[in-house]
Amino acid sequence: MTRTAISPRLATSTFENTPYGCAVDTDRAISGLRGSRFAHFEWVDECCSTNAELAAAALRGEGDQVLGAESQTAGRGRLGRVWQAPAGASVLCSVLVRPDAVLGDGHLLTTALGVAAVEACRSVAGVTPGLKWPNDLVVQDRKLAGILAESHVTDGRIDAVVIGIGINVNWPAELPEDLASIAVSLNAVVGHDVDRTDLVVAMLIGFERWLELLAAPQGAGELRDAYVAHSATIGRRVRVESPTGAEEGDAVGVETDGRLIVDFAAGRRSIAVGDVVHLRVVT
Ligand code: BT5
Repeated sequence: MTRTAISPRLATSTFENTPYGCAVDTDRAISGLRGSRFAHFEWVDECCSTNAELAAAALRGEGDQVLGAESQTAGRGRLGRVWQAPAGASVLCSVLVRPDAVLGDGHLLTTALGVAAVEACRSVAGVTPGLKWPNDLVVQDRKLAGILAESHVTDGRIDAVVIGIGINVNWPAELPEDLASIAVSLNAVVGHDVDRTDLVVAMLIGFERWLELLAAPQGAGELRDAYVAHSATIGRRVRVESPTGAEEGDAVGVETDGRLIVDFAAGRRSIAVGDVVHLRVVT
């Protein structure tokens, strides 16, 4: 991992690998996270992928920690896809969690981070994104953030989960052609730059709060209610795409285990994996 000093403020309006906007203030973040589960916080100038770095940390037996980067040389999405981000313009970070018995389910962790990210956008930027199943943050059907959870299994048991999130925060106006019609950034929504340090700290504090709540018997139900309240998918006609094909139906709910409940012409089914495309709102 390249652990160079955080780049100074440099303004640029092109989508190049050049720092854009204010760097994340590591000292301020660490002080905001002091005493929390995520006090082990590091933010580097560049690495290949924060998920990949923390996967290696998990294999080394390391405990709960957060790694963020101003830029990634090999940012990854689900299913081998690429996560793109101009340097210094996003929250690109991953959290390594050693789940206990309650949180042995990686899905709950992912949901908790998604809800915490929505709440952080609301409190820090005044924007409340929706959650597109399974775990994208969207504003007006454009993708603001994506989440990638990777579990590490030893002897058939999940002993570490690395959950990474990329949030587009202070992006230049011109996006690469392939993202122009599908992506959005917080600064474009609110009309000014958003403090990435405040955003990442609020998200991690909220994430910790949800993890604590999940240890209580009613926690999973409360998290599911919060997820449903923020869902941008429930109530939509959707096209569910999976390696076996695509099928249209009405998204009507989410199970506590995270599966999306869809009414297809042939009946109701719960979808565990796949991508959804939002079609019209179902009245
Ligand atoms: C995701 O995958 O949405 C998960 C993205 C997770 C990224 C974070 S960044 C920190 C951590 N370290 C990593 O290496 N990864 C995590 P998926 O649902 O497969 O979506 C990927 C698709 O989103 C791509 O194929 C593009 O179409 C689109 N995309 C790529 N970059 C984007 C961006 N910055 N904003 C919006 N859409 C993007």
